[in-house]
Amino acid sequence: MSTADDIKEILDNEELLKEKTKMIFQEKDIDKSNFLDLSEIKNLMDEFCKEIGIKPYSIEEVNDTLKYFDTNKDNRISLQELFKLIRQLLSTKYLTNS
Ligand SMILES: [Ca+2]
Repeated sequence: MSTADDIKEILDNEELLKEKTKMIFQEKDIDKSNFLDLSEIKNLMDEFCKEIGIKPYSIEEVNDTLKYFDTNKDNRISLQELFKLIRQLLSTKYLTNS
């Protein structure tokens, strides 16, 4: 999952994107709470920045991102909320790759 074509395929296919999100969610939910908290989201985004070769986001920026995608305002990210975040990250990655 690194070429622009692979990313485009995932972005165009809701089912694939859901699967991918689920995999990431399970991997990042270190304490198995069924939610991703700020440090888990920071970890996810650090990895993402490294992958596309940009400077990691500050904890404040990650917190803003969390707040933006935290639609039910419980300060943590559910699988449904992560879905939108992953779509956005993959779109960014696609634009950087192509
Ligand atoms: Ca939430």
